Amino acid sequence: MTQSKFRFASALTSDGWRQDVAVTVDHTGMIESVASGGRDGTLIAGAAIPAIANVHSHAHQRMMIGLAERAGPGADSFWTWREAMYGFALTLSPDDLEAVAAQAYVEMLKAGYSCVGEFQYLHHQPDGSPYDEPAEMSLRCVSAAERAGIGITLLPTLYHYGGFGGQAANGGQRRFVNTADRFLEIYETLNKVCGANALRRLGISPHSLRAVTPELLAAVLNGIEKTCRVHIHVAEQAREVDECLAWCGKRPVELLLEKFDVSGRWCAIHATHMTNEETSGLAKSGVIAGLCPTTEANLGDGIFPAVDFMKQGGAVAIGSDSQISISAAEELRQLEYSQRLRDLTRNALSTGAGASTGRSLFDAALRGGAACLDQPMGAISVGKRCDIAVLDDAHPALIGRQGDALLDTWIFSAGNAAMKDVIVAGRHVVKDRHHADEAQILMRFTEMARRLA
Ligand code: NGQ
Ligand code: ZN
Repeated sequence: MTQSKFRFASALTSDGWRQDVAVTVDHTGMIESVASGGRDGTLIAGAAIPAIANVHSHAHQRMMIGLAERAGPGADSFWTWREAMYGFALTLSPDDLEAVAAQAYVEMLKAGYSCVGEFQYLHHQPDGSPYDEPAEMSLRCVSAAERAGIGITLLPTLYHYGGFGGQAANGGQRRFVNTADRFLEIYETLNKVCGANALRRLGISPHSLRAVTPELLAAVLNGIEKTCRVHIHVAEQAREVDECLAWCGKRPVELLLEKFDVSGRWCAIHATHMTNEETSGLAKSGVIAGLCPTTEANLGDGIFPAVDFMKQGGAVAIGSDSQISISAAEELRQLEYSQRLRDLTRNALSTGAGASTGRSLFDAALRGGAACLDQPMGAISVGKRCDIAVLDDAHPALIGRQGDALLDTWIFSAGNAAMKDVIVAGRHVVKDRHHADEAQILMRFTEMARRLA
C-alpha cells in the first residue's frame, strides 16, 4: 500500500542517472516503485542520490571537537589525544550522552547520512559501576537516533583489557569494561529494542585486539546471533602494530585474519598499517574496511592503502568516528586526497578511464556502508528502504552540473553546503536544510555544552 510519493527532476537510481523520477514508498518506508513521469506526489527540487551510511561513530566525541588542537608539553599523538578524550568521557551523564548524540545525529542527517553505526563503549557510571539498567547508555543512543529520525546500527562495545595480551584496563577506561556475561546481558536487552524496528539493527564491536583477547572475543561470538555484524578497530597506529608484534609475534591484521573466520560480516575499522600480504588478505576475506579519513588525518594515524586494497576487490565504507568532521563529502575527498598526496597522482580511486572519481568513491561507500551496517539502504531501487539525499543543483558550485559531475563537485568542492533534503524510510526529515526538531535538540545540547565547558 503506497504511503507517499516523491518526485525529482533527476535521480541516481540503480539504473544510473534518470530524469523526471517518481518514487513511491510503502507504509514500512520501503521503495515500492521507481518510475518516470507523473504529476502527483511531493516534488523536491534538486538531484536525488542514495543517502549514505556513516559506519563508525563515537557520538560522545562530538563534545570535544576542536578542543585537542593545542600543543601539549611533550610530543602530541593519538595517545595524548586519547587521554584528553577519556577525560571528557568521564564527565557525561546519560542525559548528556543523549543530548550530544541527538545533536550529532541531526548534523549527520544534514550531511546526507541516513544511518549511523554507533560504536558505543561508555557503558557504566563515572565510577565504573553499572547503571541499574546495564544497557542504559546504549539505550540513550537509540533514543537520540529515534528523536533525530536517523537509522541506527547499534554496536555495543566489548572492552575488557588495557593492552595486548590481557593487560589490566586503566582508570580512564573504567566506564568501558565488561565481562563476557555482562556484555551478553546488555546485548540481549538491546536485541529486544532493536529487533522490532525497521530503522534499527544490532551488531557488536569488540573494541580492538588491545581491548579483547582472541579467547574473550571467541566466547562472546558464541553467545550472539551468527549473522550479527562485528566491527573492530585494527592497526590504526604504528605503536599498536609494534605492541602486537612484541606480544605475539604477529601484526594486528595478520592476527585477526588468522584467529577468526573473517568475512563480509566483519568491519575492520581503520586497518591503516598493513603489509602487502595483509592488504590482499583483508581484501580477499570480504571484510569491509571502515575508513574514517578525516579522523585518521586529525589523529595522525597514517594513510590507508586504498589503491592496492580496492584494486584487489576490497570493500570500503566511511565513518565520522571522532566527529571532527561530519560530512560524507569530506570523508570521500580526504580518502582520495590521501592517496594523491602519497602517490603524487590524480583520480587515484576512480574505477577506470573516463570514470568519475566522485561516483567511484560514492558507489563503493554506498555498497560497503549498507553491508556493514546490515541495513537495506544504498540504492534508489525497489525493495530498498527509501533513504534518499538531495543535492541542491542551484547551489553556485553545482549550477549547470549534471550526472556524475554533481557528485564530483559535491565531494571535491561544495561539501555539506550543497546538501538540501534528506529522506529516511520515506520520512522527509531534512527539508531545505532544516530538521523539524533541530531547535529543541540544539537547545538541550547547548545547555549541556555550556555546563560542561
Ligand atoms: C575510540 N579512538 O574508541 O574512541 C578510540 C580511542 C581507545 C580511535 N581509535 C579509545 N580513533 O583506544 O581506547
Ligand atoms: Zn573508533
